Amino acid sequence: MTINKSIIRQIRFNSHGDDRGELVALEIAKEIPFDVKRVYYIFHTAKGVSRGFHVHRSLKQVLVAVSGSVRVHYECINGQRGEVILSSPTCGLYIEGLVWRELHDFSSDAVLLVIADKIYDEGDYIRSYDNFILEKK
Ligand code: T46
Repeated sequence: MTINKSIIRQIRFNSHGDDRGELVALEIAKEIPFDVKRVYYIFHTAKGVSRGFHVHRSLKQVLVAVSGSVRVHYECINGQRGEVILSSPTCGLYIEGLVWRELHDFSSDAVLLVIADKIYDEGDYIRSYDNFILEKK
């Protein structure tokens, strides 16, 4: 199914800090704007390696660098491009639909947590930039 839209925005999470340290809680319909079906995390990314390079047709995700930092380059279906540095466990990046995403500059301690609204489905991916451009037309 093609929904032909792209949404990307940052989400700030409250941290329950005290003299023991910090705690962030993520709840459906509060911090996470969808029902969660899947959680995965990316870590031990080798120096100089980039990931992503695809679009999802309809997936909703929230990305959080729970450790370290990652640079996210994105391009929306309307041509809007930008970059977001994820470097705080209190900051999430919400991505929905047709957003070309590339993940660069993983720090050696980076752990990227991803919360998704659907189970894994390779059919939801567009892994060719050329096909993404065709999708725009
Ligand atoms: C995304 C970025 C941020 C699974 O078997 N189940 C899963 O849930 C996922 C996400 C991946 N896989 C398998 C498929 C591949 O054989 O794990 C392997 C690596 O996946 P991929 O090359 O898609 O990894 P990334 O880092 O390029 O992209 C991933 C997500 O796939 C994608 O949805 O937005 O992280």
